Amino acid sequence: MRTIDLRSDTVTLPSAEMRQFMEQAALGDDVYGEDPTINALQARAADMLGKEAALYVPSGTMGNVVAHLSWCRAGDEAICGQAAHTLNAEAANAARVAGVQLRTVPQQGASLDVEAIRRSIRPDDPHYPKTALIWVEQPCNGWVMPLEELRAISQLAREHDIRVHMDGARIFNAATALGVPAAEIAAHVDSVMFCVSKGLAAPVGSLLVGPREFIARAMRGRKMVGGAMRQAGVIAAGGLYALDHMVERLAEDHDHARRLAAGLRKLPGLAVDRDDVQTNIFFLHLSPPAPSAKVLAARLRERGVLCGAAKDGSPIIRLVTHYGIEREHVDRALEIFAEALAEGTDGHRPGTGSDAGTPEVTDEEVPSTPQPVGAA
Ligand code: TLP
Repeated sequence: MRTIDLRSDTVTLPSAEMRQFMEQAALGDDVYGEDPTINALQARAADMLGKEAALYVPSGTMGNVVAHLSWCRAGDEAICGQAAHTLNAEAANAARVAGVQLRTVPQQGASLDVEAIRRSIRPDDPHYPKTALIWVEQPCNGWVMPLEELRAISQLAREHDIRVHMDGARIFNAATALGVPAAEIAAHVDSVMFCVSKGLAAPVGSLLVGPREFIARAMRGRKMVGGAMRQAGVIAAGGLYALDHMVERLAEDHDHARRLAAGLRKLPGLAVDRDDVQTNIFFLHLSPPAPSAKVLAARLRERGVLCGAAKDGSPIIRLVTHYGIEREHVDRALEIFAEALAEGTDGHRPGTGSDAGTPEVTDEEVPSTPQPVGAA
């Protein structure tokens, strides 16, 4: 059997049908607004999320930094959760590129402390930066924020005339978990970034959606950071295909994640960080007789299973199911975990590593992902 890659849903490959659709895409120069495939993708994205307009960008990271640039002026502050990807895994681009100061609030799973957000909104005072933005991530590390919480944040933001941006890299996973259309989630925020290059299995790209004037500003921001492309319809076609054909199947990934978690829970030294696996991502906490995360990841790799081990030595492993991982792969991965654990501990002390509870979770091959705070 081929490698079972559970590091991320970013590793998904386009299907033969998606590739064929990409090959046939009508193309033009998108800087002139003349790429029909990109125009179609943007229109479809805006429509699916119930927003006025959309902009195709090469990556989620670029979509997020362009959102900072479009909503904030240099020196403004954006409030986000302490596990936010924008804070932990985007090379400080909010600060460095957009000049935005991030102010964090406590976070449990995807849920932000709304009272802490209220207290963090700056009064109008020449000493203070201006609070320009509230930043939510949905889902965050596989956790889904309930819609009532999103509604409360949205209301708070409106009371203070502050905009809300959602890092919805996997918003369709959240929509699947909540059983609502993505537009129902997006209705609570001003703008959303979502990726077609993750569980939706397109090879490249993300969309920024929001009001028309925001997207007009975002076009300038995208140009500034070098993300305006030419005949990029050839890649955008993958995204267009994905929105039409890959959204409904996300439920399978969630089923597979639940099956994987249920099997792993039974193995010695492994605990799943949540009772209820809602989407395609969860974390394992290791304790003796399991070895360290690094050693376990290495043993799994030797046997053809890839996973994300905490970089800072925390006893934590991230697992992600996605297109290309079938039930048989889940079952085989469970067998391989059992074999790797049977080799015993490597003498590590439990609980070593981060004392803040927010380690980056990765092995050498996986880009970092912060661990949710407050996970059991
Ligand atoms: N996340 C990647 C890594 O960077 C950790 C992953 O494997 O999960 N927002 C969220 C919530 C993300 O998870 C990611 C990517 C991004 C933004 C950035 O997207 P890209 O990788 O397209 O720049």
